[in-house]
Amino acid sequence: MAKAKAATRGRRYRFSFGPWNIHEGADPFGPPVRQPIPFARKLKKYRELGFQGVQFHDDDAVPDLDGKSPKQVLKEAAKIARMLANEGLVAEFVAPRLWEDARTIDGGYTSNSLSQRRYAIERSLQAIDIAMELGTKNIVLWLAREGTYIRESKNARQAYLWLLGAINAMLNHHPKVRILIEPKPNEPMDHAYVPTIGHAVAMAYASSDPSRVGGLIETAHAKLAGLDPSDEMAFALAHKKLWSVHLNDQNGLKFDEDKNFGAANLREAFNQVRVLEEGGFGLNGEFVGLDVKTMRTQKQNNNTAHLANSKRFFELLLHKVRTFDRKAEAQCIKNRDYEALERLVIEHLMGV
Ligand code: 3MF
Ligand code: MG
Repeated sequence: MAKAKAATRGRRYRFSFGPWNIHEGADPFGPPVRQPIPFARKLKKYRELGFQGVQFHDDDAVPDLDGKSPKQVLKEAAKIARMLANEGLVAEFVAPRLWEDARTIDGGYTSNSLSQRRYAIERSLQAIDIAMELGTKNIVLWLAREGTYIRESKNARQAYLWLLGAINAMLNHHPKVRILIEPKPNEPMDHAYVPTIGHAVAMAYASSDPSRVGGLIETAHAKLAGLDPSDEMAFALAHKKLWSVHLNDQNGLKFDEDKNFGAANLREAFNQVRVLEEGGFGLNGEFVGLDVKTMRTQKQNNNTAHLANSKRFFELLLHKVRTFDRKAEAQCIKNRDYEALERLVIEHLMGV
């Protein structure tokens, strides 16, 4: 018992999520099934649920920002910054939303239209100004429509160069800004550019300031690429490029499900926590971010259980990581007896 206690005494993690994770339940086949919760009420939920970090899209902070003057945008962002401070919360990142406007129908940074590429960059620079006002240096790029529905519609080599140009323009806009690329291989596109963290890290090294470009790995996105999320995280950690995560789960190759962390594959989730813990994730202030969606079937008054549950599953798996019998593990590895190691892992996870 004393041993187990000692093993759980480790560093503490900070958790974050985005307001879109409290979701009204609409999907491509049906309308919303719950009333929207006003942003101020969502904010109240964070502390209650044990979260400290808020993830933003630029227009989560400043709705309809395209129609507003730069001065107005900053004024509204400053108001949100005060709301965060009052709730004892911090902004983790801001992500320019480049997938809803008519000017980004065929992509933003990689659109075939010059004026649309310019719009995408301008909007991203504005997202940086909002981030600074909210007190974070982190810009997340989920490259939603940077890709193609049919291969022949874009020059992919050129598109990668445009993308690099956009990243450099952002780095140039503010000396402190950091870009976190959130790779995803598909959806909404048939194929997206920068589908994996390997691509993202290559973009970082090719940029004008590699020390300010890194990545955010989402479990489901790695799985949609047919890859193991914990190995993807390990790759980024080895390059000191894992600056955030979107933990969730995904049941095979289908639409992006954003299931509860660990709900589809407990062992994969265990290994993600193991890699994060062993790789020192969080020691430089990184948040454990969740990108989990409320189930469509949830009732109005119980629409945050998925957040509490996913956080709890992370913490329970952390306990499993910290109480794993390391001596026995080392012995199995020394003997190259991976059958014994597998039994050790499975029995540990099953509480045998
Ligand atoms: C899509 C996502 C996005 C991003 C978000 C912040 C809506 O699959 O994961 O969530 O995480 O836009 O980058
Ligand atoms: Mg995500």
